[in-house]
Amino acid sequence: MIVEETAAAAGRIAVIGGGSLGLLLAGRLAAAGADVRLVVRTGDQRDRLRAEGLFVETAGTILHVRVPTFSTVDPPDGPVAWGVLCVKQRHVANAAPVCAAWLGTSGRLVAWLNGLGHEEVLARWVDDARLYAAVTTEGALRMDAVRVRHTGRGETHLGPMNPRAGTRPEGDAALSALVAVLRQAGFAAHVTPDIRPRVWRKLAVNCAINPLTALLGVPNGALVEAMDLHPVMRAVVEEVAAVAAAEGVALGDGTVGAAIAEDLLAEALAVCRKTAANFSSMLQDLSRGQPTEIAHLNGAVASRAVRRGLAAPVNATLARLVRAKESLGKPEKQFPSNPG
Ligand code: KPL
Repeated sequence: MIVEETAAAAGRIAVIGGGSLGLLLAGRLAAAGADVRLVVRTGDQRDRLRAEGLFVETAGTILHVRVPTFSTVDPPDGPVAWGVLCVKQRHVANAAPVCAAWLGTSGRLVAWLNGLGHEEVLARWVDDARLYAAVTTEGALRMDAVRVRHTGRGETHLGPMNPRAGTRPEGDAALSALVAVLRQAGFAAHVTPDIRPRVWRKLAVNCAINPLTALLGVPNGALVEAMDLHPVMRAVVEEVAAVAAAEGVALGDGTVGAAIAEDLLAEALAVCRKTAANFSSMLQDLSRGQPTEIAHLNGAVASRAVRRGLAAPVNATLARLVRAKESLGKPEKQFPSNPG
């Protein structure tokens, strides 16, 4: 299909979220000819994007694009075919009605979020058949309100949030059209029949990396060097796999226990190696004095374990430690100069 036809088949896309991933997707999709709207939380960011445009830096090349930009309180300029939700978990409750307003009665929504918890909130606003999830390993860093750097190329998988028996996403023309325009924008995007194992595997990796890097104040690569942490990481992912299995999601070949834990630990360590110099999102949140996503990562695993009659003590402990760190504040607040 030629470029214009691919973009037209996908229809209008509203990217909701002005963080790193939202800016990256909006910028590259718009540059690829898609009909994009960008919806950001603050009027300040909207005004800067309107005045200056959006800059996307990939491997030293800078794309400068103009994307019609709105704030979450602005009325939508007509319904869209797709909403692409890229916000932090703590903003989901406020973003959900905004998504519903942009989607109208027939638009579909794909959530590109880390962790668990948003599914229930979104399901109150958008019916199940129109809800999709994406799992991505693309790397992006927001430089400021109008600039984003594409820090690493990855793979993106998209599928229905709650796949139903008997339906095949390969036959979902709207999803295929979105995947085609994402590919046209340079993303390695794929339709997947069951996104849930990927969601839980990403969760396991985040649960193993994020709290440890946040508590220790180290970049991701440090976890590879510190062998003492590997049994802790293995215990974290083993608990995540057990809760996933209890929720009907097999993360490996159906086995729970040592084999799947080794496999997930290897994946987490591979992510640490690939992103060795990066600071995890949780460490970045803590260092900015912002709430972390811990309740949607290790905290969610611990509470779902309880609901299923399981124990997830390592995840529960890490969640408590991160919450304590959040409430104690930034390190400089904890270590003023010694008296005397
Ligand atoms: O997704 C991440 C995050 O920081 O939230 C990881 C995988 C840890 C990469 O930094």
